[in-house]
Amino acid sequence: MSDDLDSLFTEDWPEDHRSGVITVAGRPNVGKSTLINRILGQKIAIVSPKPQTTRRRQLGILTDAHSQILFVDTPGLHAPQHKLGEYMVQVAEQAFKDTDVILIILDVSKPPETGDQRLAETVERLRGRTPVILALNKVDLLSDEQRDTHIDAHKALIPHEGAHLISAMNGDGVAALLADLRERMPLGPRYYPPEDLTEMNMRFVASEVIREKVMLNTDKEIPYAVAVEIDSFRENEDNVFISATLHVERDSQKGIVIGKGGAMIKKIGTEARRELVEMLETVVHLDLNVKVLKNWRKNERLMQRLGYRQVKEDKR
Ligand SMILES: Nc1nc2c(ncn2[C@@H]2O[C@H](COP(=O)(O)OP(=O)(O)OP(=O)(O)O)[C@@H](O)[C@H]2O)c(=O)[nH]1
Ligand SMILES: [Mg+2]
Repeated sequence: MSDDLDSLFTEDWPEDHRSGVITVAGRPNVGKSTLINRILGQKIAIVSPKPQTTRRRQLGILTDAHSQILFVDTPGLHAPQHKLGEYMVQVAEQAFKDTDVILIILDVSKPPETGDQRLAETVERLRGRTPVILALNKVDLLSDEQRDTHIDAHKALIPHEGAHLISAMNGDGVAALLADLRERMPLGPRYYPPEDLTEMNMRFVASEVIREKVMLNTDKEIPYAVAVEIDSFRENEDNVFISATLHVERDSQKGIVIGKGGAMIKKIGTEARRELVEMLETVVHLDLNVKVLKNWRKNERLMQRLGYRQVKEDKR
């Protein structure tokens, strides 16, 4: 093991070093972000029990002495209802290009639905000649009676080069999936320093942590109507000062996010701050404001202002 660790931090990598990109795609809420966090052993992507949590492409970098795998987390593929949804689906579809493997996550705890049929069509349309691996996730929720029928039905949906039963939640089957994926990576260099887990900056991470707490604490349309903008992010030796605005689409939503006597925004702030303290290992001062940015999800210009910009071609 120590051999491995030493070689991890040298500039050289072995001649048979492998590297490549794995696009992780699937319908909303199937566990894509949970799987990437588990594989990396650290939370880089926010997770919630509500669909459409991930809104952008996010990179997770897994490095060992012999390989570097770039996992691309994507928003769930769904039928979009507004411009934000269209943007999310576009981001996900774009990630099917220029990848070495497409890893499709399916929720095997449920029988396939029309959405899965549509997913199959999307994969067929976009995969080109790229190998497709299926990860049948949430196996921990599968009863013995459902087991074979659900597994067979999901496997029959999408032509694939390999399939794995996993639980991203408790880790079952993840090591075998990873070993399979690693073998499919072409020979190639290390693209990122071994200590990098992602390419996101701390401003973005902070905005996502705040958005996750909104998603976990609110219901109905609120989780989807909130965008978080970091107004300032200042660091000194032992403090970080973050000021952020939670943009909602309507006055009524503003009232809900603030809550009675400010109770809701206080709860969101406390939970976000607690997590940021752990991540940044420093004292965090967090100041949250709530503003109405009328119907921002339907307005491309406002979306761009909030960072939901047209995707560019993947860089490698
Ligand atoms: N029981 C169980 N729950 C899981 C598993 N994997 C993920 N979940 C739960 O499923 C929910 C959705 O997980 P996410 O990782 O946010 O799903 P996602 O595919 O990234 O969703 P979007 O970002 O909305 O597309 C969360 O509540 C997870 O805790 C699993 O293996 N077993
Ligand atoms: Mg996600």
